Amino acid sequence: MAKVFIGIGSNLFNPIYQVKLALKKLRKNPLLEGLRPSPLYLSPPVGSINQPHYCNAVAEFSTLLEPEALLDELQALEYEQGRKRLTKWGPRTLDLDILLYEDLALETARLTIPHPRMFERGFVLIPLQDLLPSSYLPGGQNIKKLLKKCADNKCVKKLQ
Ligand code: PH2
Ligand code: MG
Ligand code: MG
Repeated sequence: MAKVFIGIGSNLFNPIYQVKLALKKLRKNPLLEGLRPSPLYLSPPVGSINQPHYCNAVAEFSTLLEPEALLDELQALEYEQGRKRLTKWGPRTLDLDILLYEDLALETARLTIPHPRMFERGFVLIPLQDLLPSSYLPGGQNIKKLLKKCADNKCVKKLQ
């Protein structure tokens, strides 16, 4: 079994509802075991596009799926919740990003692991820290140290 962390984001069509629905479906998926979600956060959009605030969370689970098969599973869930791929960085009903897959480093046409921008995003690192109180990522980096360098580390508000 591989231990995986994914990032969850939504900023369209009732973002809190979308994130909670995604967590419910992930929990029910027989291919994913032992789902452990972080609290939900409200975060201002990162990037240059003017768009609504996001609801963000992180979840951990174990799976026998290989990374690309897991990506297929997550993308199917994105589409189920009405995701349309219009603009890169643009608003979305559901974004499910593989952040970490054990301590694997992978780069294919479809997938880069660890997620290339996760180390500089407060909306990823803050919920990740809730799940990893030791503050150490599987690859050895310290979340607290990474957060100090993060531009958006203070603008994230816990929702529950
Ligand atoms: N996702 C993006 C772009 N900007 N900003 C926040 N706060 N949260 C996100 O999940 C997010 C973003 C593209 O994936
Ligand atoms: Mg994505
Ligand atoms: Mg994303």
